[in-house]
Amino acid sequence: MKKIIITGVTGQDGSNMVRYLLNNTEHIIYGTVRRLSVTNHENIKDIKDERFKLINLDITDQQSIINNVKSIMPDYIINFAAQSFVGESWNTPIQTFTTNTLSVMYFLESIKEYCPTCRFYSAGSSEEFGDVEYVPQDIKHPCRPRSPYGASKCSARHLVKVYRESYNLFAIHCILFNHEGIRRGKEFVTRKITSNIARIKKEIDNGEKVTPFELGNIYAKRDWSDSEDFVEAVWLMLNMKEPREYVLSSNETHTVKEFVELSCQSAGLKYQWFETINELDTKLIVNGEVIMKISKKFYRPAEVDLLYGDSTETRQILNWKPKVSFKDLVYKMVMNDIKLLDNYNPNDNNLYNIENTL
Ligand code: G4F
Repeated sequence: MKKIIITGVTGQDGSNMVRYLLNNTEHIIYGTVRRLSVTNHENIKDIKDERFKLINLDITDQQSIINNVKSIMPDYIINFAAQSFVGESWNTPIQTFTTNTLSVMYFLESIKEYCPTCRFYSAGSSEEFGDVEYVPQDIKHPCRPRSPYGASKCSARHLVKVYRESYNLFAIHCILFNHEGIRRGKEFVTRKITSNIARIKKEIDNGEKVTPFELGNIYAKRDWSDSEDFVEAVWLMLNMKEPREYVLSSNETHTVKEFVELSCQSAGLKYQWFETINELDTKLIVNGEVIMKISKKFYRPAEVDLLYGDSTETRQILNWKPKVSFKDLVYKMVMNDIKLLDNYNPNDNNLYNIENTL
């Protein structure tokens, strides 16, 4: 039985990784949370297993990492915690670097000093490719970030390489293209779309007034996969003989506009686009009513226009491939958001015991 520290367990990927490991291994999992006066355990509230323990660990505090690494002596550290919202990284560039880059250095230093056989996973991002030079993008594509977030992930990647090569650590950095699912935060475009389409579907079905929602650049292209598929691949790479860099992607690209269209189709809404030469005029119409408008507010200072991954090599090395298609992913998210509206309970409160709370 091994000991695994997973950061970011209240987020999408961390919570999916916990589920995957509880279902497929015998290991003990230490999920890290930051000490907050209000907890947000929505994504893990249904996990009831003695092998899953929550611990206080602040990834921006080196001492907090040292204390936990020394006392647990983990076999694996899977670092999913991040300031993961690209749009926010222009407002909080320093916090983005502290959370996404310095924390990686703290973990690598702690592993080197106290636990050198521990295997470390660093979550990279296709935002590292940024202003892309070619399609589809594979591991050889250069770092050309367009946001403080992208730059923070490039720096983390370089640090992982340096520590791997200098100290012979089993440290891997995997570049993840966009990955979504039912536990995705609503600030990301996919869940923003599916939760609004679900709400609008209910409003229409109930004969209520429809309140439109707003989006930014719907012509941006992304390579979207299911987070639940990716966590399986991450576990496989952590158990390979040698550490290296990887790319995970669906090997397809779609516009945000296509995601909106598939969401409407999944909810059974018949839509029409209103478009002029000015993309800010674009509107989405259902039953003669506007359900979505464009707002400049959601445009970014610098956009990554096209992400389209090539994970052929990773698939061969790991003998892995994703199970969920783009269409099935959208359908699953829309259906989940419709179901959540049916089952909404404002008094739903789930609290965990935290192991190392004083
Ligand atoms: O959903 P997004 O915010 O994701 P983004 O920026 O691609 O980043 C995600 O994927 C990365 C991997 O490539 C991760 F590293 C990162 O942590 C995160 O998970 O935006 C997707 C696209 C962008 O082009 C954005 O400009 O959607 C466009 N968009 C259009 N309207 C919008 C909106 N994005 C958001 N969040 N909200 C909008 O209203």
